[in-house]
Amino acid sequence: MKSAVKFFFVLTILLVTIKTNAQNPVKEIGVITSTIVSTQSIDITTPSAFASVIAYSPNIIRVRVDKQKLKPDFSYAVIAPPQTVKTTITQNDSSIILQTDSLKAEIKKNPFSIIFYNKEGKIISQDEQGLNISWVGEEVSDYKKMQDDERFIGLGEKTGNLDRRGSGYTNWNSDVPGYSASQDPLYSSIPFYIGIHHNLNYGIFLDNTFQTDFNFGASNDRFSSFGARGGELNYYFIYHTKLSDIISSYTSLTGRMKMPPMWSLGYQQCRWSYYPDTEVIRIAQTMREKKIPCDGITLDIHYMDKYQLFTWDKNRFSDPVSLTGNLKSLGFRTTVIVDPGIKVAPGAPAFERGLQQDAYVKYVDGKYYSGQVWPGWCYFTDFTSEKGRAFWRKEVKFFPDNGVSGIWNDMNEIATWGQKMPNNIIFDFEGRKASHLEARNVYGFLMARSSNEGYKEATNKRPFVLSRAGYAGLQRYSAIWTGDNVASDEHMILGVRLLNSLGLSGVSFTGMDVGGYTGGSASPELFTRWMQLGAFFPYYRNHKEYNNRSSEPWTYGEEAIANLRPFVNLRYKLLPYLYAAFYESTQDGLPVIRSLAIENTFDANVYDKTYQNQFCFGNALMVAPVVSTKDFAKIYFPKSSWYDLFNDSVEQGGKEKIIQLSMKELPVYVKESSIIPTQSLVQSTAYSPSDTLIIHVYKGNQSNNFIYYEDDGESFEYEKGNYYKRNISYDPSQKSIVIDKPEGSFTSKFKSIQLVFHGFTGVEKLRIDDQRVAFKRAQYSFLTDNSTAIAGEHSCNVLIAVFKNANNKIVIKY
Ligand code: NBV
Repeated sequence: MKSAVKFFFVLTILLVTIKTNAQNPVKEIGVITSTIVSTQSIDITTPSAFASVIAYSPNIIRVRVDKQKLKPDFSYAVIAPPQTVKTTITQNDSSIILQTDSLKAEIKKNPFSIIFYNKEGKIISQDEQGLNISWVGEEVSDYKKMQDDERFIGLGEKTGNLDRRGSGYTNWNSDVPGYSASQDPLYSSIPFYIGIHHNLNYGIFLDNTFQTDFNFGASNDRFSSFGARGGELNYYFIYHTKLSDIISSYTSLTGRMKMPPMWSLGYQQCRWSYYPDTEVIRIAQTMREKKIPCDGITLDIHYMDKYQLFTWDKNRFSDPVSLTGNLKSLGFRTTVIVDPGIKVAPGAPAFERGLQQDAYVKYVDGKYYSGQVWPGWCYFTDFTSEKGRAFWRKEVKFFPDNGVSGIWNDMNEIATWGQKMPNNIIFDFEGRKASHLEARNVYGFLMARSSNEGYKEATNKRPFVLSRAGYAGLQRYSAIWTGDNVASDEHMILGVRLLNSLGLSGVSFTGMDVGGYTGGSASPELFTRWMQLGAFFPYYRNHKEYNNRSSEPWTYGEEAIANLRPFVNLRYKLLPYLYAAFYESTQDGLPVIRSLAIENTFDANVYDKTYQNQFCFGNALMVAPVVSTKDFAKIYFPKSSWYDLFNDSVEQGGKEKIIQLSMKELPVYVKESSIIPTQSLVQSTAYSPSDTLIIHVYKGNQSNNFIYYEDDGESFEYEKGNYYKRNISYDPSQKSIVIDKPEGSFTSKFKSIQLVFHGFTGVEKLRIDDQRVAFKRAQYSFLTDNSTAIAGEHSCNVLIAVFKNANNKIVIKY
């Protein structure tokens, strides 16, 4: 009897346990059972997980959690090791406190959950009680309490609004031709976002290459969450008072871009595909005849022999070296497309070398994976292995050997016909081995890296690499474009949000297919607007699909040319300013095109759907994109005063305004106190501008400074100090403009400086280094020829002084 009771008791417990387990497919992280404290980190165990919380820098706390013991650290994205950080770690029965000079993490023990505070003790972010961290199968998620009025921005190449609140997103690199304006996911994955609430902002970077999912209050009002379909929950929590510093910290972790080759900042003409060689030359010559400045022609897949990598179609391109040489003498660089799939072609030299070098990805049983793309059945280089990358680096030499300057990496999500890569393919992952599930999102990034390194090895010149797919950290190797967009107003404006979001996520060198890639033809008005706007994209390329109209600017008619040409010209005049903006990206990771949220984070208007597309190009210029169908636009002017770039009329900040539009102008404004260096018009960066640097200064109440930067535009000599860098400052309280002594061993190409004063109406005398200098009142126009400028019409009333670009400090007093 006794044993029967015992039996039933045990049975009941067993059944209850089975039932509970069956009812709870969600595995919670649970209670902290042990801790090991080190100088600036703490290792934690719970019944279901192992975790580690590390002070990574004074402003970054890293959290790692896994169901198994944490593996040795590994990341393709993060290149910065943890800093030595002054950290205090204390604990009591209920929590552990890890504190740096600017950030505090309170880790609750029952159950494990984290609250982040700033040093004033304000809660920046906290796990949502009851949800915290959990697993469903292999998928791990962290649920954060949704703060009142919390906004979410960033997350890389994502459709949707600037403020992502109310939406959910997935990172799974996908080939999405003609994607819709709300489609997700697109081509690249950057699992980094910025949260904003109560005058606080923070960044979260989830460094995990599996499919990752973000929920910013989509279908719920309780939490925001992030998670991954496999691997560790491995995130970096970044806190600064200024949003720009969050981007700098994020890019200090994942790296910053290097100086791009100067030619890549010029206008680029592309289509699928220009051939044969005579047609390519005709396009280049027509650019010159029509006086549309241009620096590059891009060749799509038809340059190859039956789409086989590292070949030329000799019927269409009989002498590629001569072609690229001729283009160069016309001031054009050549960029060519390259896909990851190499045709299975026994006997073909590159294919055979790949086999010999064990460069291709294989199934779990060791057989090669083959997928169909342009050339037919292909093998794919394993860019996650050093063997694969070394193979690619050597093969890529083919391009510079043929005079090609840019490598455009397409289809690297990986895209194959059928779009379904099997998951049981094994990637090397630097010897760690990973399935397709873990490797997919980082594949394109590593292809771009290999192209970059191969070009650099072969030439010791700056590579220009463009990639469609990517992962966090891509900015170290490549520019990115937003793939197969549609020729519509909606896509033009969406594209701006994509570029802004990429910029918030550490990627500076970005572009979209100007004019729209697919979906028919843009109207001449839309094309004009897109070309005008494109002058303010970091990468400025016009591209059109196969079987569609040709899309060179002259194909849209004389009126379109007349209205868009001044903006291509403006792009070239602004090159000294743009080059300095790129230099800034190399230094602090701040993007070239900047969402207004960077400077005006807590101003609700910048997130308003009417204004969310406005952006700054560098620090001084604000651009308001406008659709082609409207005659009026509503513009928001954030704090500070703004000058109309074209006539210097001034708008006060904090105001909205309806303006009348003209096809001749895109609304562009200059922030007060700005300093903008420009040069004379050239038709290509290969040609020298006049030897006068034109520095525009806009009167304002704030003091301001600008780091002017020059180098040879193509080599890595700047890394050895061969650059020319000069601080230019404007101080209204001293009534001065000071151009500091230049740093570096490079000689500026400008022998004199023309200072153009905007808004300085009452100035009577000007002194340079205590010497009185002459100045003249004049009309200055950014759009038309100055000699014909008419007051008020695309022209500004300015004061102009010209003086020698002396190598000493130059003090200008007005
Ligand atoms: O190489 C052809 C196209 C290219 O023009 C486009 O820019 C890429 O995004 N490429 C896609 C392949 C198209 C497959 C249908």
